[in-house]
Amino acid sequence: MYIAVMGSTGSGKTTFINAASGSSLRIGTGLESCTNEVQTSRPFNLDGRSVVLIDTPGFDDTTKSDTDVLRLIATSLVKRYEHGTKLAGIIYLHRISDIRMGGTSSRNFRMFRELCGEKTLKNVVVLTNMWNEVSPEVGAAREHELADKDKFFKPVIDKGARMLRHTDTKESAHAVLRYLVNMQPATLQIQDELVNQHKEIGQTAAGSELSHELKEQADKHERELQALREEMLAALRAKDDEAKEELRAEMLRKQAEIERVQRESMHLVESYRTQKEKLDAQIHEMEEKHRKQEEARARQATEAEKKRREAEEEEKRRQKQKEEQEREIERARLQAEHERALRDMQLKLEKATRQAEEERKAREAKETREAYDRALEEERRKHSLSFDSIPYILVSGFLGWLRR
Ligand SMILES: Nc1nc2c(ncn2[C@@H]2O[C@H](COP(=O)(O)OP(=O)(O)OP(=O)(O)O)[C@@H](O)[C@H]2O)c(=O)[nH]1
Ligand SMILES: [Mg+2]
Repeated sequence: MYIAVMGSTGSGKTTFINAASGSSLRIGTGLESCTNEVQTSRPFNLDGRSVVLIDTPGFDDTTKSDTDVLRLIATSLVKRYEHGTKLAGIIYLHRISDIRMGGTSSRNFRMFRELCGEKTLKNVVVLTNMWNEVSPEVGAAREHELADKDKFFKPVIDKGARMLRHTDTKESAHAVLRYLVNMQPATLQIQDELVNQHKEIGQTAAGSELSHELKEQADKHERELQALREEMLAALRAKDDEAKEELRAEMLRKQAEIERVQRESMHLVESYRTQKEKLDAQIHEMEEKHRKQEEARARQATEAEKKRREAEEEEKRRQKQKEEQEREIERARLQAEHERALRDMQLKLEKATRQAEEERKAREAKETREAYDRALEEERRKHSLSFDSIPYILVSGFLGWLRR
């Protein structure tokens, strides 16, 4: 959202912009004009909206001619308009401390009106500042007069402009801007004339006003030159050499002044075209720069995305490797467990085999013993009362002893 700040040189435009935006644009300290180019504040936030303030040089600039100032403001406004930027509002600053609204202030305001046109006056705030330089009563009386007289701000107030006060604080600046940001964006007369109606700058209302001013100046100088010529004739007739010299010098000065005014009139059209071409080139350069920056950003983003994907792949690979290792460890653990179980079983089997062997042996020994016992019993029965049985008894007794 763009808002332009206009007004006479030294009226406090840059100070207002810095207070509102927190920018540090250069502020005037002496009698010389300070801002002699159109400049913008840094974007700042106002109730969730991004606002940019446009600072402009005044028409009574001490370092630039009025044609230069008109050309600068016009080209800047036109360029913005061509790029689709409309203004939410225009602030016209006026020092309440000014004792009167003199020739330059009036001319400045006339040019301002011609730049804006009638239809955009609802988007205009006439902002008085420097209230701390006057007593409240004097300030209020001046404010009343400014708002009430046709030769001052009454005509624009009648057509929708608002008159507000600025007390040199950020809060006061924001209160003014809050009033404007809710407005339907406006197309200024100069933007409409130059862009939509394809007029030359000299044919615009502001250009005509300036040409008219310059013509008046030229006519005034011409009248003064004519008077000097008549005086010169009188001096020639009177053979007054001293007066003749003085008048010649004065006539040369006037002639130079007339030529300057004529040059300025011509310069308006010419310089607007050059300035527009210069601005076109600047904008083209800026767009090219932005495009390249954008491309570089996109390249960086692709590069970053590629790296991110690679890192992601690497992470997946590492994760897979880790899982594989864990599975390997688990497999080894199971294998070891299995082998241990096998070993245990083997041991148990060996033990059982040994035990069975021992049992088998014991059983066999027992059976052998029982077989002997039975054989002995048999023998005993056969030879129970026979004398022949004696050796057998001895043998069996011996076997019995051996078994024990
Ligand atoms: N007392 C007072 N002084 C102010 C105020 N605003 C600006 N000034 C003073 O007025 C002088 C001019 O202020 P700038 O902000 O440079 O005025 P400008 O309109 O940008 O001037 P140009 O760039 O030359 O057209 C500076 O010395 C400021 O400190 C204000 O609200 N109150
Ligand atoms: Mg300034």
